[in-house]
Amino acid sequence: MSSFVDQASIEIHSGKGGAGCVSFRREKYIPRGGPDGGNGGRGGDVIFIVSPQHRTLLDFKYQKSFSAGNGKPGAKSNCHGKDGHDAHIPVPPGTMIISEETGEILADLTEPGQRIVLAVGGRGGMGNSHFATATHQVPRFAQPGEPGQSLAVRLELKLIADVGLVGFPNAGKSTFISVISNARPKIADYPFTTLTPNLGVVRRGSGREFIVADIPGIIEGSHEGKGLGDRFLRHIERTALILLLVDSSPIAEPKPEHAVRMLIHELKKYKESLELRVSAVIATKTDTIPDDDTAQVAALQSEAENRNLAFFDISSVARVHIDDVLDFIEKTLVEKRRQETAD
Ligand SMILES: Nc1nc2c(ncn2[C@@H]2O[C@H](COP(=O)(O)OP(=O)(O)OP(=O)(O)O)[C@@H](O)[C@H]2O)c(=O)[nH]1
Ligand SMILES: [Mg+2]
Repeated sequence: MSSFVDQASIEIHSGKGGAGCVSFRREKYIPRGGPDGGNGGRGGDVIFIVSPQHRTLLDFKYQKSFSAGNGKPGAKSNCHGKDGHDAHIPVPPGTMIISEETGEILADLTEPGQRIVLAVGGRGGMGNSHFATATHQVPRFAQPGEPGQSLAVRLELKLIADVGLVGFPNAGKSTFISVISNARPKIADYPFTTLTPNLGVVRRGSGREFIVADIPGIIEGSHEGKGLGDRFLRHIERTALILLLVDSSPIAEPKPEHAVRMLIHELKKYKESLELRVSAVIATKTDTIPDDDTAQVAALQSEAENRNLAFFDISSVARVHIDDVLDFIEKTLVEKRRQETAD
């Protein structure tokens, strides 16, 4: 899937240190008090943090410059200037940070929670009280704050799908991904419309996103190279969840109640462990089912439940139960990511 690479170029700026202060104590009856200028505050750092909720670099299309706060100057009475605030930049796991200037890889961020400071805030300057010595009791100077650092970096992320859609040709996989994500694949009423995988990003609120892969339909014998499916099964090898999409319209071939067994058989033949990722069965095209013809869907549902799989019946065209599926995916992914983080 090397072609699915997300990239963004941004600039980061750490904060300047605050200047030290020149000041002398003023007290009644003491004409010339000692120096009491405080130190300036530190400038803030720019810190990248791996956030498992983020799966893409989409946020960086909107914001391309990140600045930490400057330190405040010191003040009289030895008051220390306030430190500048740090800038925290959440990035998805798998993000590489590359220097635009040198091409050097500055960080390869993989673990949720991992953090790295890439631009250090400037130190605050010392106030004049710091420079008082026995021979030089009246320092009329203080240090300026250190400047911050600026850096142009490129972020690169290899997109890895969280969810794989698996089904026979014409099951409605591409239609489904087109209503839930930004992907706009070709949709048509014949098998093998999709020839290469499509990735779609589903966004459900700030930072809550996941990536779905729509792969070409698999058929009986896919695992041994029939049709197109086998070449693409590897694209779902690393997805956390697999959803089985089953055409449940009255004219569906194969019959919905056989589809689940056949799909799981192909997955297992390709790679035994793929069965463990199968989390739900989704009956598609329910808008085509007459009210008095629900036996097929009922059979499919019990097939799913017997296998301990979640079940949903959806219509992508009429947008029925779509959000239920997305809620399920989100909840299941959050759980999986929590386990990953805990491991
Ligand atoms: N009525 C109805 N038709 C649907 C629905 N979802 C998909 N279809 C139709 O089913 C046909 C196949 O849809 P696709 O999304 O292209 O199916 P696919 O699973 O991606 O097919 P391949 O790429 O060939 O594997 C198209 O004619 C769609 O318009 C639905 O919810 N209701
Ligand atoms: Mg398709």
